[in-house]
Amino acid sequence: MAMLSFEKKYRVRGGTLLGGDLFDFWLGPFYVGFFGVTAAFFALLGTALILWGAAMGPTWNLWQISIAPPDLSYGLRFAPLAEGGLWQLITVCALGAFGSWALREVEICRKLGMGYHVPVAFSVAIFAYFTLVVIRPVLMGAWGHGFPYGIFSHLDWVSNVGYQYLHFHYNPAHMIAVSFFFTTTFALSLHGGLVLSSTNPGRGQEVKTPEHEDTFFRDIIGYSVGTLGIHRVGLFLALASGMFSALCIVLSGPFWTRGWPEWWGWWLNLPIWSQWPIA
Ligand code: UQ2
Repeated sequence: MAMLSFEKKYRVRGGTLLGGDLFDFWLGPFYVGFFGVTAAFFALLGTALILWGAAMGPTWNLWQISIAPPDLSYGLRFAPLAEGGLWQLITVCALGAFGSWALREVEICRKLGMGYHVPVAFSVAIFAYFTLVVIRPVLMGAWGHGFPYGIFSHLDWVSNVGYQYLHFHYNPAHMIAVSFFFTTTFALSLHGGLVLSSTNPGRGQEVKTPEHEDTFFRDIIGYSVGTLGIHRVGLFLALASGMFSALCIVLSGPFWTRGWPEWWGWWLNLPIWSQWPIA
């Protein structure tokens, strides 16, 4: 692939965490690095294990292929490959690939003299996955509490675990996580709409500046968070979504085993109601 004119200036040597100069090169547009090699290794091995699991299963229907974690009776031990052992190895490969990718991002940040915001943000997404397949299963004493790797089967898992707690929408951390996800999409729609409208003002007209963007929001709501500010707000909302998602599922089981509607009993049980003169 052709090198863009400015890439000569930004494709700089160094900044590696491991491997020194050995893997400090590019394949076409892609930086390799030690963690590029480990990311490729884990991704290819994990994909091969998924194909192996699919080949052992009853179907090649893409929607129905599923690789299940071990039975609860295996606890936190290794299971035979066909009995959830593949799921365990695939989980190791997934975490190996995600972690490698995050560290490759760190090396690229160091090359470019950037802050570490991108790998930090990606790490929150990895943490949410790690919470589902490692932290919560370990706290509950069995790998069988992880979710199955399949398109429909993981949706069934979410539904079943939800009903296990009677009505998951009463989980207060889930309420906050969902609200953050919705607010993230709202903020991105405001931002995407604003940027596209000012960069596409109409045939024959000049592209607008951030002054126009500020003025639009000052006119409509009396406030503009600014062009840097909207990205800070977006990052905060996205990371808060991931953190509260991790919290809402790790609370369910290890720290709260009854139905989530019942959790709100603390409100009905406040001593102030018994003093109410009507009831
Ligand atoms: C803004 C601004 C942008 C934007 C957006 C806003 C010029 C290009 C979207 C408006 C955002 C506000 C007022 C904050 C919204 C907060 C939440 C929690 C949804 O002012 O500056 O830059 O893209």
